[in-house]
Amino acid sequence: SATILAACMFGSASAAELVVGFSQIGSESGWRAAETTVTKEEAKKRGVDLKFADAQQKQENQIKAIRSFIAQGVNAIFLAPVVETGWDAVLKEAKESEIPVILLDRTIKAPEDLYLTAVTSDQVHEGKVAGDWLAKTVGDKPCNIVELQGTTGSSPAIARKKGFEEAIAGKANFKIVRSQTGDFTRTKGKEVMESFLKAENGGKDICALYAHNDDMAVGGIQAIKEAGLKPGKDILVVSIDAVPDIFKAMAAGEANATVELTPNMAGPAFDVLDAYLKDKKAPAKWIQTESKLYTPSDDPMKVYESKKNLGY
Ligand code: GZL
Repeated sequence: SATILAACMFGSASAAELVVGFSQIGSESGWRAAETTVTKEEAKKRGVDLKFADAQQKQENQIKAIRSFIAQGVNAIFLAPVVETGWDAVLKEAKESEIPVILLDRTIKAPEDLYLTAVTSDQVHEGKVAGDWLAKTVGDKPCNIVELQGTTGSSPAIARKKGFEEAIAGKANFKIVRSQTGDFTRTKGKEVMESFLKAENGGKDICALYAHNDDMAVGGIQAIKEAGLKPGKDILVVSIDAVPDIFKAMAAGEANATVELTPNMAGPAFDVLDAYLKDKKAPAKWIQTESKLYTPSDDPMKVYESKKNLGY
């Protein structure tokens, strides 16, 4: 009919609907899965047509996805960048197509005019909170630490290492004796922790495990138990993300502290995008989300119950 023809010609309803391409890193951790769930929910709530692409933690897949979003002529691109570098060329293409890019949960090393803003937590602070907790808990006893780093070259891995080292700087009794990437996954975290245990007298010389995310900590806890030691007691366990399973481990006395990272980076990102599309005023370069320390005194099973249905 004439109405439908007019709608098709002038795209009446769809004109109001924003189309946003989201290049997601993958599903390497519970936190990442929750971020995907929350982002899709936020888009639905706002009537945004979200084009979703999972890169299986490969940068080349993210670059391909961004090029595809540009070809589709999306209104904006959300990018959770797996690593800090290698984005200039593809972000220049987005800029040439006048498609604003917003970074979610990780940052990049690139000219700031190549992205509108970054919505992330303060990852140096997260590492510092973890290190301060350990320093306070251990006091001046000798403490050999093993560290499971996040994905090599990613902003959280670089920042969380820096923050933790700041916290123990100048304290001669603390020493990071082993440090290696577990790529933010449980499997790799367990594998690397097994090698740490073997290398450190079966784990008897290890005082604490610092993992850049809870998933690697959960893998490490498994390895510590299989080595016949008590995680949370023989080896203290501190990590970041505050996913449900770390609270289960805490309730079982197998984990000691985690630093909360909200999976909702998309809410603030959509708000910034709306404002920008209305008045074309550039927002702040960094929208910072909050972090919070949790320990077993925070009723871990209650926290677990409150988080377990949030898409982790
Ligand atoms: C941090 C985020 C990290 C999470 C991990 O903002 O990029 O990536 O801490 C995830 O669980 O893999």
